[in-house]
Amino acid sequence: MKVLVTGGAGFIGSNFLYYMVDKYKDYDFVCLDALTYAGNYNNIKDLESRKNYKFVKGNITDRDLVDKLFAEEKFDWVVNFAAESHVDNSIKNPEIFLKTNIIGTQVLMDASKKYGVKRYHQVSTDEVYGDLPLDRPDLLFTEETPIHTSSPYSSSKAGADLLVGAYYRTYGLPITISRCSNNYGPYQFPEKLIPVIISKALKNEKVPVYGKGENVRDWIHVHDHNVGVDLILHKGKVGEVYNLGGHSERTNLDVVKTILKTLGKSEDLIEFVTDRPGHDLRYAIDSSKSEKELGWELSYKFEDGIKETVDWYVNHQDWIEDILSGNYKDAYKEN
Ligand code: NAD
Ligand code: TDX
Repeated sequence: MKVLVTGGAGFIGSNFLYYMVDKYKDYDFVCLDALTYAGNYNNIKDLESRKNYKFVKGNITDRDLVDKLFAEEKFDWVVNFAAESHVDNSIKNPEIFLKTNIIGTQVLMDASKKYGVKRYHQVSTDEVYGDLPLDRPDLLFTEETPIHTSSPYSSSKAGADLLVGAYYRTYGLPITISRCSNNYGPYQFPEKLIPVIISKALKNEKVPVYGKGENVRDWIHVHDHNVGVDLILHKGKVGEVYNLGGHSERTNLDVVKTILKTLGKSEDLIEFVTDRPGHDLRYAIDSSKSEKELGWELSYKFEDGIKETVDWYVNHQDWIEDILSGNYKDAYKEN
């Protein structure tokens, strides 16, 4: 079995590779990553010693490169994590989101179709469902919830999902899609809420909370997300969408206070700043389909996972500093 993993130098993809490369020693893994600002070779350099793994630097929108790679490697499975993933960036500069997230997906699916890939898996997000009101805790996103997006990021991910569905229906490409809630864990780029708060608090800098901090996210440890993707690849039904959620809804303010408490820092560090335009109020996922059909279950409770994650960042301050100084950009050349 040969598996292409795109975006493997990023947060979720790198965690996925560590999990899969060691679990399936008889499978071969190729990581394709453009090493954009969010791709950090330091995240995956420890994989170099594994015999069933190799890295290719390249862009998923580069049709010639992708075609050549598929012709050479004859992949059985493709798992597409590669994306522009930060909502705030999409508000400032939407175009790269459309290029990578939509055109990149199309390029990968064209090659998958041409070279007879047995499964194309699209890593999507709960943000394609839009948001839920704060005063209706009974409402959850199911796989049947209509697509209804808010940001250029979520719109680009929804556009990709629709295209993936179209390639299944029109060309019979054997696809699956996963839609997961907010991930946390090691190797998350310090632009997302949790690593921003930890890295700033460690330096006793003010921690920015958008608006009143009332927005709710459903937090899942990255390991549990990746176990879900593994199960979809092995047990999922072609043509289906699977939701993966953390059953851990928290307001942003709760998350920030939990981190500050874990670090032994004062809540005086909290600074309420201008809200994100179009800010989604609440995400909450119904994962019962994945639980029933795949036997997927969560292994992390948020309280334990967040403590372990805070510890990881405290013990890897050199990893954060390398990013903040820009030195991480040399990691690929050096290795
Ligand atoms: P990330 O930004 O940390 O990593 C993205 C990776 O993709 C980087 O290594 C980057 O170099 C690479 N990449 C970007 N553009 C590329 C291109 N054109 N060609 C090749 N490589 C490219 O993102 P993440 O948080 O790990 O998210 C991974 C996937 O999971 C994304 O598709 C995202 O939409 C989805 N997702 C993320 C979350 C979350 O909470 N972070 C939740 C649900 C779904
Ligand atoms: O400094 C901050 N202060 C703050 O209050 C940052 C960076 C964020 N926030 C708020 C905005 C959100 O309500 O925290 C919440 C989480 O923000 P992000 O970490 O930017 O994540 P979010 O916008 O929820 O999107 C994430 O989850 C779904 C990922 O970035 C997406 O890639 C994924 O699809």
